[in-house]
Amino acid sequence: MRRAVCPGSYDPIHNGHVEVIARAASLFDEVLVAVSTNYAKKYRFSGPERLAMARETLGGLRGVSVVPMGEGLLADFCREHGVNAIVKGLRSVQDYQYELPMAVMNRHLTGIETVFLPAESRYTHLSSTLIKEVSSLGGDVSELVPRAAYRRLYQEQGA
Ligand code: COD
Repeated sequence: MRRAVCPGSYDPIHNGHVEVIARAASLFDEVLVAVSTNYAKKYRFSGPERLAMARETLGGLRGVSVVPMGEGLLADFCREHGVNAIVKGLRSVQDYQYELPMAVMNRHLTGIETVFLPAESRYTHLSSTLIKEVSSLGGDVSELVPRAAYRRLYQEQGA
């Protein structure tokens, strides 16, 4: 059984995430979508909200489960959950520069490889940060986020 993890904040989950997770699910027997919480970080959505959005969105994908990762090391999560590979999406050279040291560190800690999947071209501009900014200023991100995220992003604006 080959088990991969797609870790992230998912604050909120968007279509770029969903696309990479779906491709990971076609490459591995099982995919754990691990929703992290870093107490030093300021999130727009609580841990339970981020989990709920991811679960509502990914519920139909075969072999995919959404689990909390807490605030510990990804390396420990991988060991505890029998993970064979870490899957990350890459949008740009900047993503690569950010991700490469973490991939090397995670391999150093556990021997587990990180697999990079190139982001789908129509989603290379997508980040949770940009989604939150555009939606909070009244811009339309309906084609860029799943329904579960859209509803919560616009809740206070009456959507
Ligand atoms: N298209 C494709 N993929 C995308 C896109 C897009 N448009 N946007 C994001 N992604 C991918 C990226 O691979 C990203 O890694 C992943 O989706 C999740 O994205 P975010 O923004 O929700 O998640 P981050 O970057 O906040 O998550 C960071 C982690 C939680 C993975 C990281 O901080 C971590 O591993 N934390 C645990 C603590 C730890 O182990 N630290 C030491 C690391 S060596």
